[in-house]
Amino acid sequence: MLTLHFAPNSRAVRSLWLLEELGLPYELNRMDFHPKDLKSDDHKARHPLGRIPVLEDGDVMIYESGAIADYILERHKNGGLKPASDAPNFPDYLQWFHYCEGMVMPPINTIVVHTILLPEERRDATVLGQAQRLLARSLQPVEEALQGKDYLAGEFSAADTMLGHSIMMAERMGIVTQEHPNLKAYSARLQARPALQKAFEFET
Ligand SMILES: N[C@@H](CCC(=O)N[C@@H](CS)C(=O)NCC(=O)O)C(=O)O
Repeated sequence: MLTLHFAPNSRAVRSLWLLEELGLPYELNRMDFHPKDLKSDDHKARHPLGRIPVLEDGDVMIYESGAIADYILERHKNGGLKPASDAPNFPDYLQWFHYCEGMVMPPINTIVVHTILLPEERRDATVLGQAQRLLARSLQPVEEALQGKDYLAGEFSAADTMLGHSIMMAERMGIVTQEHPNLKAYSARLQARPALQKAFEFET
């Protein structure tokens, strides 16, 4: 049985969403998004930095949301959510899957640090502004790529559970606006998916 170590309002929802899309059975270890759980000895034995998501599969323990997605798709079920390497949409799939943690999440992390995590006196408006502008620039190619397409690789894929989640985060941060009609429509399309709605039930 797969066990997903999870906390609400985090990237861990990506893994939960993927498991729901694939209809795979799983157990959820739902922790609080709080050092008492994430930095506990139990959880640090799973992830040395005390982060989530972590997936446990028998004697396998694996972290990094992208690695977890690939592990599930390769070892458990593909479900049509990862194109074959010779499929025409494979390069798009691969690029947008990795664009998430590679390009979009770094400025999102900085925004979270300078709006939520740091005490107010240590937040830096210049750093925050730079990150907001970088995020807006990073989203522009995604806005363009979605022109005439419902999903990043054409059909819904695991790339959407990765980058799509970041797009929804950026929307909540006010960076995705009416100037991004394709991203807005894409976000609404993702949120209409029953598997994501099911995953969001564990967020509250
Ligand atoms: N690149 C990692 C990032 C993991 C990560 O930083 N997760 C955050 C939640 S979104 C976390 O566990 N934060 C808790 C902490 O920093 O203490 C991934 O994609 O899984």
